[in-house]
Order: sequence, then C-alpha cells, then structure tokens
Amino acid sequence: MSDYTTRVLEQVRAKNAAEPEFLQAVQEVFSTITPVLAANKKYEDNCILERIVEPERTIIFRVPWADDNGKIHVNRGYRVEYNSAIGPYKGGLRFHPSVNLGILKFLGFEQIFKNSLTTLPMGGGKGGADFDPKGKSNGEVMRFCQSFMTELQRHIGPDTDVPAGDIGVGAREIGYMFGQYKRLRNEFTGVLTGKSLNWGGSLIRPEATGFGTVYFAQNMLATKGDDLQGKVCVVSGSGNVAQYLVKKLNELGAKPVTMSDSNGYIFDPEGISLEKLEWIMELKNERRGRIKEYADAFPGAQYFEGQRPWNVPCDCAFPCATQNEINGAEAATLIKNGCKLVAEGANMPTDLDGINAYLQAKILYGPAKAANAGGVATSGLEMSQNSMRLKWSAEEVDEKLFGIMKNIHENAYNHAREYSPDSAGDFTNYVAGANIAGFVKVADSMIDQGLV
Ligand code: NDP
Ligand code: 2IT
Repeated sequence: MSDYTTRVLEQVRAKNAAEPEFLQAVQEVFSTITPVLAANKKYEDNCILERIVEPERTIIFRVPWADDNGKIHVNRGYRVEYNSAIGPYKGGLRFHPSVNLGILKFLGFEQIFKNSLTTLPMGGGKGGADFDPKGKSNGEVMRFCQSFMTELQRHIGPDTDVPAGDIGVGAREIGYMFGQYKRLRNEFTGVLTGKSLNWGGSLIRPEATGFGTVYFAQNMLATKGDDLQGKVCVVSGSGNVAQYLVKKLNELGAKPVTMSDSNGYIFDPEGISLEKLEWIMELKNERRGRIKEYADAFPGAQYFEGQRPWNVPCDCAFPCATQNEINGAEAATLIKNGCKLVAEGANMPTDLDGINAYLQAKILYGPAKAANAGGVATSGLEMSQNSMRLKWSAEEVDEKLFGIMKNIHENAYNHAREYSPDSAGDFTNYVAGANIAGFVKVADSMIDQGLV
C-alpha cells in the first residue's frame, strides 16, 4: 500500500464502517494497484481512487407485494449504478434475504473491473432485494418481480443500465421482470440480459459463467503445460454457475466430486457425471429441491449437513456459491490436501486471509473478477445481438466466449508480469494482474471524460 491508497482506504473505512464486504473488496483492489499508481501520477492528481469508490448513483426503494393468502409483505429493493465510464451500467440482480447495501456495493465495485476486463463496453452496476424466493409459489415470485420492476423501470434502459441475474434471479425472474418493463414502458428492448431464447435471449448465456470459469482454469493450467484431464475437482454451490461448470469439467475429462447448497454438501467419489448432473438440474431447476436428496438417489455418495466441501482432497477447487465461503483455514486445508488451482465462479468467495494463503503457496489462483467474467461478457454479447436484431448460433457465442476468456487471462497475466513484483519465474499473481488491467482502462476513461 502507498500513502495514497492508505489515505483513501482510511476515508472509505470511516464513511462505510457498517459495510464489511464492501471494505473487503476495496482493500483487495487497493492492495494490488500501488505499482500502477506510483508509475502514473495522473491517477492521484485526478482523485481517481476517491471517485471510483463512490457509486455514481444509488437507488433504494420499497417493494410491496401480496402473498397467495393476501398477506402483505414489504421488501427493500436496490440498484447501485456504480460507474459508467466505459459503457452503460451493467450487472446482475440478487434476490436473497442477506442482501443489503454493503453487499451490493461490493458486488457493484467488483463489477466495474470485471466488465472492463471483458473488453466489451459495459460500466458497473448491481442491484437486488432482500426477498427470499425459497418456498415461494410462482405467483408470489411473479408479483414480487412485477412490484420490483414497477419502481426499477424508471431508472434503467438499454443504453442506461442493463440488469441481469445473480443469486436467486434466473430465467423465470428475468421473464417476469421483462414482462412488467415492457408493459409499463411499451417498448421491446434489450433492457435485461439472461432472457429466454424465444424472446431475445442469447444461446450460451445460461452456460457462460460456469463454462467461462473452466476456460479460465484451462488457460492457467496451460501456462504450466497442464490441462484438466483426470483432475479431481471440488465444487461448491448447485445453482446456475455450479451446474454448467460441472458440465464443462465433465466434457474436458475432469472429475467433479462435490456440490453444495446453504445446508450442506454432497461428496460422490465416483464423480458427478453428466447423467447425474442432469438429475441435479431437474432437482434444482424444476423441483426446486435440496442437494441432500442426491445422496438418497445415488448410494455411492454421502451428504454432510452444515459443512462446506473444502476438506475433500482435490487437484482443483471451484467455489461457485457465495462470498466469503472460503476462509484462511479452509484455504490452508485445500493447499495441504494437494489443491493446485482455485478458479472462482462466485464473487469474492475467498476472504483476504484465504487469498494470502493461495498467494503464499504460489498455486494457480484465478480471482472472481477475471475467472467468472464469462457470464457478463456473454450478457454483453446478448446486448450486441439485441441491438443488431439478430441471433448467433451456440457455436458462434461459445467461440466468442472462449476467445474472451483467453484474452482476459492473457491481459491479467501480462499486467501481473509487468507490474506485480511477486510475479516472476513460475508464479503469476492474477489478483494483481486482473485488478490492474481492469482499473487502468476505467481510470483512463474517467480522466478523458473530465470531472463528472
Ligand atoms: P443461484 O441462485 O443459481 O445458485 C446459488 C447457489 O449458491 C445455490 O446452490 C445456493 O444454495 C448457494 N448459496 C447461495 N447463498 C449461499 C450462502 N449464503 N451460503 C451457502 N450457499 C449459498 O446463483 P448463481 O449460480 O447465479 O450464483 C452463484 C455465485 O456466482 C454468486 O456468487 C454470484 O454472484 C456469482 N456469479 C453469478 C453469475 C451469473 O451469471 N449467474 C455471473 C458471475 C458470478 P441455496 O439454494 O441453499 O441458497
Ligand atoms: O456477477 C456477475 O457478473 C453477474 N451476476 C452477471 C452480470 C450480468 O450482467 O450478466
């Protein structure tokens, strides 16, 4: 850390003391960009750090809705429009009871740099609500989504702010929100991504985050002349990201052995094959069941209630559930058991102690904003297709996604090699590389556009 980063971090701490996840995300970025700030005085002269930590706009609103019995509920809705230096605000919506402003600010802050890495013209934003979709009927979810969009619609638009999915928001929720937007605004535009295929969605968008994370892992392994063939992989989560990540691991000859939800994890030593994954997708996406049911359906597997999978020995780990799901001790356990690669499908799944453990052990570590950028990148491709009023084939989109992930890897690798003092010989600090590469493009664009 330099005088400049230390000073701004102190200001951020003083002003946002009640937002630990946001402070964590800022600290992670600041701890790595010092070399580029030292080499370019213009960033401090233009107060770029002071400006970049402050969202351009934050909207907080009431979301009232009635359940199936007519009982009225009120949730809190948010949209953090963080940074529009390189394009319209872009980022997901999260519906989860834990959602608060600090969590959405951490996600929005990360999104700025992630979107910059994709090479596509997208600013950073994030939103959501403290609504819990679990156990709600379709009708209740629809009425909530409609009420949420009734307010959000006045703040977003295809050239202003383009939300998408995140935890608790998938194709069903995007559909209900799109319907309400269209009804209120009387326009059919690409205002949301993650749409279904019949009405403007892109092929491969559902797969993109999971596939992209695996492509990033492939690229990291390739720097060591290695690949995923035969690798034992530990995966957390069983939602959108985890499902398609497990699919791609299978396709590339790796062996995923765990998946989880917020109640516990399943361990299948024979591997979660494509056939078993199909069963899981039906369980999670159609029946909306719990992962523990897997152990009843497949007797070789075991379920561990209330635990996370990080003590299962593996070659590679792919956290795909939520923030801070790997702490320092869990990272140390992974490393002790032989894990040589961590690629993050979730956002900020490893806490700062955990990251330090990976860096000290010099394993291949693909941080979230690089490794999971394939999701939002493919959202960017969905926006392009909507603007052009055409549709690319699955092969075309997958090829573009593959190219983007290769590019992100190269960009992070090169910036790490150029600026991060600990990247030498066999080791590349991708945290530093991704943060610096993402930061420079946004910071330079902010300077170009003056004091706004
Ligand atoms: P889903 O809602 O589809 O799935 C979330 C999964 O994570 C579920 O298995 C869920 O279990 C589990 N989970 C959620 N919260 C917790 C928690 N507090 N503790 C333990 N497990 C939890 O979401 P996604 O798969 O879309 O998102 C997963 C992660 O990937 C998030 O960090 C998200 O921000 C990130 N991400 C998503 C992208 C996307 O395109 N969807 C793009 C880039 C990143 P349960 O059912 O018990 O809640
Ligand atoms: O965290 C993320 O990058 C997402 N949830 C996807 C955002 C998007 O706009 O596709």
